[in-house]
Amino acid sequence: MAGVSSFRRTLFRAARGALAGLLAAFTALAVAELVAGLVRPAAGPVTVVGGAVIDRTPAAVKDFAIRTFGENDKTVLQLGILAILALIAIGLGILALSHRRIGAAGVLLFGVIGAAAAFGRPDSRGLGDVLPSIAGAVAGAGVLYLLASKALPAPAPVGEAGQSDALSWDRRGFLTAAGATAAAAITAGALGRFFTSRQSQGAVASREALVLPKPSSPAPALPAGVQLKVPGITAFTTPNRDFYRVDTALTVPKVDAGTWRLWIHGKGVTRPRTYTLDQLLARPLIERDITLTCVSNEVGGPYIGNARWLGVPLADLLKEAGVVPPSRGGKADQLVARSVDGMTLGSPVEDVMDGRDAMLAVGMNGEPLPFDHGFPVRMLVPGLYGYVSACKWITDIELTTFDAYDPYWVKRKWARKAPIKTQSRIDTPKPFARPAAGIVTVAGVAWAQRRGITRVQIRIDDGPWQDADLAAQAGTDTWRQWTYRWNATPGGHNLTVRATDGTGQVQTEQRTRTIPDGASGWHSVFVTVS
Ligand SMILES: Nc1nc2c(c(=O)[nH]1)N[C@H]1C(S)=C(S)[C@@H](COP(=O)(O)O)O[C@H]1N2
Ligand SMILES: [Mo]
Repeated sequence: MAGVSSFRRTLFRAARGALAGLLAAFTALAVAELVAGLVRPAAGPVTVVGGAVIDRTPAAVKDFAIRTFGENDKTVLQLGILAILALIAIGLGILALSHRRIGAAGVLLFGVIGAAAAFGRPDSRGLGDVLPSIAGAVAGAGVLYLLASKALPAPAPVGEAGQSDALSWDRRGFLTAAGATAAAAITAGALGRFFTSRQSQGAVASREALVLPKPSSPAPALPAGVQLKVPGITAFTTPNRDFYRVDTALTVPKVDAGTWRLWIHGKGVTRPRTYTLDQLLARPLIERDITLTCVSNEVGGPYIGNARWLGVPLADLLKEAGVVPPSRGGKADQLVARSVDGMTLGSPVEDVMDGRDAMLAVGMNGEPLPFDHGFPVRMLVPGLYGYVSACKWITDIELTTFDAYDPYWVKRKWARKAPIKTQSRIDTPKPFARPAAGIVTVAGVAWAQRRGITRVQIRIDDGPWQDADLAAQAGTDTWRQWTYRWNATPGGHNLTVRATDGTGQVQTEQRTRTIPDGASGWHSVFVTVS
């Protein structure tokens, strides 16, 4: 029996250590949250460490994360960070029972890691950003030091040696201290949340108050029949709430439209200028239907959407600033857009100024941009993948050269230039569907922004390519729907689609990965007809 009770004693002791460690970590995070709420919400430790992890994740792993977790990839990352922190906290807590100073020092070390992560983020504002991590770590270290001392047996009075059984430690003292710590940490965390939400309230109010002006150049009316009436086909216009979201932001920037500024400057800019939102809104606005696509979209993937955007023609702003495209002797061939969270995206100046509807968008499907999609202003360049054109929360445009500067994704092995590849996708039937024999409606979308879609073909198994029926084409910058009436026979069948763009180029069969400049290859779907 002696063995069992000593085992239980060890277990109780370890549990006390674990609890002390977890409470220390919880306190550290809560205090950091509170300080971040006062200084800058984006400088909270989980956000900065997560951001640092994202910045350093190899392109292949990032691709895997997007593929596997989709738009939940950030939640998975944050939960992962919290789980690792919890494990380390338990370890440090148990260690602190025998080595109080070392345990507390371990917590401090995490503050240093958080501070370093904050300092190294592209949007770092310097020393203020390290405060949350440092303050949290100091509080956490203090809590661990205190709780560890209370979790130990009181020193045995002289003459009563050997009495240190599981009950001789000051149980009430430990539990009181643990309870008080938890209460204080919860209060600190709640206050932090409160301050954070108060900071974003200004931005929310500025968005609600924003009345979008009428475009001086409205979108051409959509031809009848751009939207096929086929169950299961993608909507021609993607509602804002369904529009895909791809970015590195762990906390979505909440920018106050009233204090927002855009600076245009750099090589060949003879008249650098800063704009307010009101100044942009006072200019002639264009409204266009444009399909936006992510370079990380796999063949058949979901990272594509089409919206009606309202914005300021970007080429006009550049001309006013004195910018001349390279083809007419301009010095800058790359336009680098920078967002409030430090993201940088580079587009060819030539493309932006070649007459296409490149814009600084303020409206999306009739409302101000949602925060997720870049409020108050984002850039859009039809025909280019999002990572080389579609800067959300934009605040700075710098004219430079491709030789002089590599933006965020290019530093991470993605291509400097990335025009959108011709692609097509089968939306219905779904993979592994079991339609009944007879007429089955196959339908989907195809896109080749700037070039348009002139033909879509379907192949059943290894049969000949058959023309699909095309829906009306809204414009060359939007996707186009198509449908094919298939006389399905029982058994397993493979359906494959390919598109031809407006230049006559047939979508290539050659499969490539998304890295470095977008996936190519044909989409196919396997179904079993019953
Ligand atoms: N500030 C910022 N802008 C950004 C990104 C980002 O990570 N940060 N991602 C880009 C990428 S890769 C794409 S595909 C589009 C996606 O825009 P959406 O989220 O509105 O669909 O935004 C682009 N703009
Ligand atoms: Mo993207």
